[in-house]
Amino acid sequence: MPRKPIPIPHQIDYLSILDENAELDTSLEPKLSKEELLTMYRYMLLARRGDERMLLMQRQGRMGTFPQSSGHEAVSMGSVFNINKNDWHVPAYREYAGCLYRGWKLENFFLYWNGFEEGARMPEGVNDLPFCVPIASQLLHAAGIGMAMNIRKEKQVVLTYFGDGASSEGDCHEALNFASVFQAPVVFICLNNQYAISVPVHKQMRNETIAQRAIAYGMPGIRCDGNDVLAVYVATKEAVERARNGGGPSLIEAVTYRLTPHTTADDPKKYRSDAEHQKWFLREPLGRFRKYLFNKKVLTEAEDARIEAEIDAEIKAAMQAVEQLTKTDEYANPLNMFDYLYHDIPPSLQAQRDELAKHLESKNAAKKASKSSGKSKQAH
Ligand SMILES: Cc1ncc(C[n+]2csc(CCOP(=O)(O)OP(=O)(O)O)c2C)c(N)n1
Repeated sequence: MPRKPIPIPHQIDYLSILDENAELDTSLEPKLSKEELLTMYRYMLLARRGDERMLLMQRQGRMGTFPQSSGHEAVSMGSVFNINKNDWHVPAYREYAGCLYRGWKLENFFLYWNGFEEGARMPEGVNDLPFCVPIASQLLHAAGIGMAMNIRKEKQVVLTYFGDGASSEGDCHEALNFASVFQAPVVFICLNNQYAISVPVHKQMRNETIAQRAIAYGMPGIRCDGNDVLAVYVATKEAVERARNGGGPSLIEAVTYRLTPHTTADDPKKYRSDAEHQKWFLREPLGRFRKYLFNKKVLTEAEDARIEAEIDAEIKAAMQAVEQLTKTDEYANPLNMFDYLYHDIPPSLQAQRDELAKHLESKNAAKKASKSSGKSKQAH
């Protein structure tokens, strides 16, 4: 017969455990201790409050343009909680909660989004790559690390993240294909927040879900509620265990929503309705998880207030430390921007560096002159 059906899997699961009203499916609830639940909550809250504070600073001109993470805490925290210190964490740029849990300092965020490359330096012993702004390119790095783990016969697992927009990039396809062909221990987590800046997901793909692409790559895939930290935890736990035991990569699509603009330079009112925002605001992950912790008697009002106060002090201290640091000569010199990209600076950049150096010199000389003329006027 020249033509016959080829049976392929045609279904993927959707997982939700704690719904938007904090109603729980107890049959699916993961077994996490009080301490573990509070750790997850603390990092989600730290990410949220850090994000809010950075926005205030940006509006005051004390922070550069940055992408906010509010709304993405459950995807980041629920997934990262499944890996060990020596596993690998390869973020995009909204996984603040997971990065903080992995050992990044708040200083990393304040420096990085202020344009200081020191923010990308990982603290000692942290097996993470820094934020990756070129969309989807981090997925190739993750696939490569996973392939290296296989070659070295090491049992480390890689978690990597990308957006719905990134899923349309060639890099995403190449990474998923390579990871599958080489059975690399990589868990690909798509934070489907439904928009690539202003482009809604239905305008950049015809398929119903991103998770179903896993079928084509020959790997397990699942879609889950990305605002439900328990669902993300369970979906990732299965994928991490499979990867660690030689079962290769998986694709997880976590459906969520940005509670904020794309970056501080965006105005989402131009492309999202208030009604839509309101609907998703009610589904946001942090309040839902807090309610769950209260219902379980894991968290009390007093304990919550204590954590908030502790986080507030931590953020203030980090902000002050960075503001002091960036006033020092080592950080404040604009010539630094030329000094770290090339070992041997190309002539065109050298010319620009020389021009800027000259400009700074004359500016400094003018400043000194006006100061000393001010002083002599005062003396008269
Ligand atoms: C290779 C590349 N192309 C374009 C951009 C500009 N850009 C920055 S964010 C973004 C949208 C990304 O959308 P998505 O992957 O859904 O992630 P989200 O920002 O929503 O988390 C684009 C196109 C970029 N950073 N890198």
